[in-house]
Parts: sequence; C-alpha cells; structure tokens
Amino acid sequence: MSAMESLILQLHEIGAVKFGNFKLKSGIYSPVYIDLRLIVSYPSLLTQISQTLISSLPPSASFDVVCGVPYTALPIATVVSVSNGIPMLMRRKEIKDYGTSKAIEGIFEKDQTCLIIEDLVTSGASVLETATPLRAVGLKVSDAVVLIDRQQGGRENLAENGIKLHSMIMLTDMVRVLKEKGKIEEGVEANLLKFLEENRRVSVPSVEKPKIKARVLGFKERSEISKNPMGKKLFEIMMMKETNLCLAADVGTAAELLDIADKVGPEICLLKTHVDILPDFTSDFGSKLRAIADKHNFLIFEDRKFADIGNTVTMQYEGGVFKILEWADIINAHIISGPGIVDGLKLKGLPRGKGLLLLAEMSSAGNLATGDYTAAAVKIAEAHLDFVIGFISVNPASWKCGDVNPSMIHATPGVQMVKGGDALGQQYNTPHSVISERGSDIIIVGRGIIKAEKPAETAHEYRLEGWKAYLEKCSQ
Ligand code: 5BU
Repeated sequence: MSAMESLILQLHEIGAVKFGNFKLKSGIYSPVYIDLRLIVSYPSLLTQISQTLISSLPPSASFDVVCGVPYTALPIATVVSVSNGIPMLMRRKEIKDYGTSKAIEGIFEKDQTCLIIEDLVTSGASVLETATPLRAVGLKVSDAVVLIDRQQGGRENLAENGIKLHSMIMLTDMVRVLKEKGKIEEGVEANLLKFLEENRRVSVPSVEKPKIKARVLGFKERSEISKNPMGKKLFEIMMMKETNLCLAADVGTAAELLDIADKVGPEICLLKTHVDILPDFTSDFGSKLRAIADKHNFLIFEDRKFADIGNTVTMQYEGGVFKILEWADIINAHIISGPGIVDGLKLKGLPRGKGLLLLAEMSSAGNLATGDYTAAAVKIAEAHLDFVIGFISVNPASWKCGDVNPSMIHATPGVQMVKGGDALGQQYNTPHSVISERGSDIIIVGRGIIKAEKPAETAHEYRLEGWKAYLEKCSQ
C-alpha cells in the first residue's frame, strides 16, 4: 500500500473524513466534510503526515524556513521543523497592541524563502492570508504544501499570486481509494464527483474571492517596483524599523526641533519640517538634522509645498536662506501650476537622488484638491515615476482614477488617536482609519505627538497603531 493510501485510510479511520450532507462556511452543501484538527490526538499519524508532506516535495521547492497556516497546520509545521531541523516561523492571527506587535514571530533574514504548510486548501485564501505578511517582512514565498486539496480553485488562485501548490492528497484520490477499500458506497463517489464538477469555481466562497483579487502588496514588493532611490529607501526603512509614522515637527524653534527629532527618532520613518517657521534657523540646521536622521535611520521631508512655475521652483528649492535641496530627502509640490513644476524640481532633485510627493488631496475642510484634480496629480506622477515617490493623500481608497502605480507611497496628514478637528479647518482621522480603511501608507502626526506630555511615548503608541493597521490591511 502506498503512503498516500495508508494516510487516507487512517484519516477515515479516526473520523477526520466524513460523508453525508454538510453545510460549509460558504453556505453550500457538501457530500464530504474534512476535519483535520483531530490529528493532534494521533501523534504517530501526525508524524507520518509531516514526513510524507516534506518527502513528496519536488527538489525545485527549496526553502530556508517553514510556516504553518494557523491554527490546524501549526502542529504539522512544528513536526516538520523539529524532525527535519528546519527553522519555523509563526504567523499571528491576532496582532498584539503591546510589546513588539509583530505579525511574524521567529528569526529570519531578508530574501530567505519560506515554505507555507497547510492542512486543507479550498480556495487558497488562507494560504494567501499567511503569504502576505510573510512577503511584507521581506521573505520569499513561492511554494505551499497541503495535505488535502479540495480541488475547488485553490491551485489556480495561488498560481495567480505566484505560489505553486503541492498537494499530497486530492479529494478525488481520497474518494477513489476509500471506495476501492470498501469504505464507502458506490453512490457516494458519484455524488462527490458531481459536487466537484458543479462547484469547481462557485464553491470558492464569494467573500474570499474578491479578497484574493484585491490582494494588498506589501512594502517589500512595492519597494522592488519603485524607480526612485529615495522611494525605495523609505520602503526599506519602514520595513526594517516596522514603522509607518511620520512626525510633523511643528515646534517653536530649531533647537526644539532637533531635540524632539532625537527623542522620537527611533519611532519614525520620516520627519516632516516647515523650515520657514523656525526663528533660530542657521545654515548648519540641515547638517545637524542629518546627523540625527542618520543616527536613528529616518528620512527628512520638508513640507515646502512648492507651487510656482518650473523655473521659479528650481531656485526656491536650491537657493535662498534655507537651501532645502542640501538637506531634505523628500519635498512636496502642488500641481496647480501644471506638470512643469515637476520638471523643474526634478532637474535639481533627481541627480541628487531625492524624491517628490505630489499633493493629490489635502486634509483641511473645504479644500479644492478633489476629484479631477486628484486624478490629474496621479497622471502627472505616472509621467515621472523616476522622481515622484507618491502623494499627500487623504482617502486614496476612494480615488476613481483607476489603479495607482503600486510604487507610489501615500502619506496622510490630519491624524490623531480620536477623530475630530481644530478651530482652523484641520480634520483628523485615526491611524486605523487612515491606513486600513482609507488605503494610505504613512500617518503624518503633528500636535497629536508634540503637544503630548511625553512625546516619545506617544509616538511609540502611534507607531504601534499605524503598523498594526498596515499588517491588518496586508492580511485582508
Ligand atoms: P497636525 O498638528 O497633526 O494637525 O499637523 C499636520 C501637519 O501636516 C502640519 O504640519 C500641516 O502643515 C501638514 N499638512 C496638513 O495638515 N494637511 C495637508 O493637507 C498637508 C499638510 Br499637504
């Protein structure tokens, strides 16, 4: 008897495979129900499953680490790990809002390959839910191995997402073997084949299908597409420091700014300045801020909001008292004057590896950057993907201008822990709403942090909230 036949018989024996008329999660009725949660009670079967899973893989499926899809496949992955000496990772289903708030537990290196282990695949949605956060932290996922494939679209859905599915037991094989061994009646096999035929595509739960289609790319994948070195660097910092928080350092003096930059530095990927509000600005401001930025590994974003014709902005960017080009990694611009402004800024910024954010939307009440204006910003950005790294956005998920290039980074101002506003038109949304619901990438927080009693601690809380919302979005 083959290893596969023996496993099928044992699974049937312990009651992990049942025939009848069962209502599935998707609402449809199935003549077969498989519950592999039972296998933890049968250690020798669990060992056998784990060994057969690994030995059935082709040599092309090489990997450095394994990760089981929670929860049923966790014990299988653990046994695979222990008996083959392959390190394991764990994906959290619930992300803690204290401690490190990591979605992936365990030690790994960027670009290592992770094999996903699953007990049962129907549409492939659960495998994708685990692949997305793994990819988001820089791991490669190209193969998944499953004990039982229900043959209901999972293989195809995973292939569309760059994952080759290796299945040990096909549902049709299982039924054939059980029939051959006299474990089920003639009619049951015919019934099951009919069910599979009728449900080959529709049985993919309708709620799961769009999730697969609308899969959110992680920062890692997006950094690879980015054509601008500063955009790439920003993605890399976000991933390495696990932060999508930008501090809007709108404090009273340059001295205060440098002080808060040093305190909040470990929590942020980006520090946003308004250099023209600093009464004690001196020409060494840029080099002092740069030293702090290098120490804590964040980028500097001067929120200058250039708005003039191309020729004028080249001078404003490079010259004057502030010499923004010398010290700011990222600047932003309105598009009110047309695409020439991007050409002008690019002339100076691109040779020095800088990046530009276009104001596609604004956070203040009654602003005019909406609809066609936002769409025009997207169009201009598309013509300059080498220099434009993204947008100031408020609700990019609602944009009607079609798909925005995934290398574009959305940064959103008007963020506080509680929804609300100020007396002068600022409108606030929460980190969760901005990242998870409105589809942005970076939360820009000013007074929410700088007016707090303990800015560094408050920044830490914003960082955790923002990152949690990012991971949640990735696993949707
Ligand atoms: P706040 O204290 O979190 O409200 O500060 C928001 C910062 O973001 C502040 O520096 C603004 O100048 C900046 N900002 C904004 O609030 N809204 C916008 O649309 C743009 C920038 Br663009």
